[in-house]
Amino acid sequence: MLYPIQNDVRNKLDISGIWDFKTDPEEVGEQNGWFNGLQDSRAIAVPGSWNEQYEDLFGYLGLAWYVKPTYIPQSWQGQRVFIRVGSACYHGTVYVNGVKVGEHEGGHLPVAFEITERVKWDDENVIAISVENELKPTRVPSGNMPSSMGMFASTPRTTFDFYPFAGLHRPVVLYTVPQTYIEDVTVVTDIKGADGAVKVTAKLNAAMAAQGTLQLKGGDTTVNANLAFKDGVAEAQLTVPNAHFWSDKDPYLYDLTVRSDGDRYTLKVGIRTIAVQGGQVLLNGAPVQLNGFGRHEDFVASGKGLNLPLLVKDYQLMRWTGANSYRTSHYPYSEEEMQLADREGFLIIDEIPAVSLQFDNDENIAARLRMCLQQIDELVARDKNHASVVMWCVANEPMPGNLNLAGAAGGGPADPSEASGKAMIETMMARAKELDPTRLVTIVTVMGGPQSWMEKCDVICMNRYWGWYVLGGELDKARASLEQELDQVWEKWHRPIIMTEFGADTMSGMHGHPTVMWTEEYQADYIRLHLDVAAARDFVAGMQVWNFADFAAVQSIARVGGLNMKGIFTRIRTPKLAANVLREFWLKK
Ligand code: BDP
Repeated sequence: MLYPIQNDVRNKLDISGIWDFKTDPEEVGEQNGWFNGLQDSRAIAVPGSWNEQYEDLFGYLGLAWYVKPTYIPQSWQGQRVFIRVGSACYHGTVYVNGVKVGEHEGGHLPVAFEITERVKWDDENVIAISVENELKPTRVPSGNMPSSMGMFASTPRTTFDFYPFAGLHRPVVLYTVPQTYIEDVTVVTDIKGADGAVKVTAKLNAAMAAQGTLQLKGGDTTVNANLAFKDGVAEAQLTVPNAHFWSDKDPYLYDLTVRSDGDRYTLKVGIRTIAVQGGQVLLNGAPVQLNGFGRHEDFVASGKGLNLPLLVKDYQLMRWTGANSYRTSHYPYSEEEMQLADREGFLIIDEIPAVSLQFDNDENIAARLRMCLQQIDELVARDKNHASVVMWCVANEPMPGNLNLAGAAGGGPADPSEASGKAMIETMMARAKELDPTRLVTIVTVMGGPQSWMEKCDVICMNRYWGWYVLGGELDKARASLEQELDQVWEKWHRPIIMTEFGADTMSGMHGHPTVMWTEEYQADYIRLHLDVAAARDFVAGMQVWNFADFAAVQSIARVGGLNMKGIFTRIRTPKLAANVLREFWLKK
């Protein structure tokens, strides 16, 4: 799925801004024609979560309406017009001039609908979007599960700890394409000695024959090729002599332009390869460490809404720690963020919202699997051309019924959910591999989860809390358990291991001597211990601290002030002591 662009033949109008807004707890808006305009509305910012904008909306997750009147330029006539919603969390329905044009389930991926026939060229157009984020066992991520989450029993009743913010979280844009247009482009890169090999597949919206061209341009290099479309598809293989490869240290990007009859589309391309060998992840054939963070899209006032200054600042802060990598825990992040990652040279583990999947009953499992597969399809379609994306992650901490939280990998006594979980996980991983054999595929395993679930992972990703949830306050024992588990997992699989989470809640400004849990010193010691243990093991291919910054969490006894405080930075991005430990380890190399 291509990102909308503005050029000489395509148009784009971002209609984000202040919209009219009204909640609809009784769900009467549709029958009362709220899509034509709202009575007694209030102002709301798009993008943004509604929960952070009004105090009374904090806990509201039900149906709500957004309405925006807008003109559409006369000069767009003759082209195809689309509306594209970057993220309606969790379910969105789109209306144009009183007509429903489509709906989308899944809160973190874009959707576009053609609206050419609906446009009024000489009057204002009314765009309306209804959104709800009700927590349901059949959704991904799931909520309101019959099972309780023990100490994580929370308000709202999620199966995860980040706050389930709701609303239009990313830009809403109108865009045009010519009548016959380039619907999709897939770029796969390879390295042949000093040369780059760039395979491009372009697809038109119609299964027709046509001619086209390709141009790859960067610095003094320009490579051209012809495209011959047959049944709407054309392929070409470009060779880039003495190519400038993309890497985390030197994120060089070429401009690739695809042309066909009346259309033109340009995207950024980084030439690179990613692979695993023994205990190492190889970028362009050389070992690379994926050091950085698990993160969240989260900030004061904007909630999970796209916040561009924050993005730029966060990348700068991550670089300041020496990080070169992060995981999009626990859902796909904005496209703007992925573009920045290409440009700044971050290595991304790109995750669907399958956080804390449970395998409780067959009907729910089937519904969740359908949703997960849809999200894998949509994520790969959206992000397949980003050099920064090196790995697909199809689940974070899937939960077996026999979870033994206090234990190392291996899980508790046999439980039927282990088999159903394995089947679902492997179906998802196979789907990602089938769609994109050029990237690595993984799941992130939970502490005390079954080892059998790691079987198909290219890289073993482990979330572990030795020294926090288990052996809290006993860092010596935590160290021994961590060492033992890492060595055992390596012995079993002989694959690279990335610790995708390890962290300690830390109240900024709280100090202690001797160090105790929650103090900045404890977090610093805890992180140092983990980085030490990893440094002594060359099969550890990356360390990603949980979390980059404190983030809004559901209310529970485990979350002081409704925050998860495992951040290296506070929610407003003040560094804690542990930031210096990261700098010590990650910048010295
Ligand atoms: C892990 C989850 C993560 C939580 C973290 C924590 O993957 O989403 O925020 O624990 O408890 O299990 O801080």
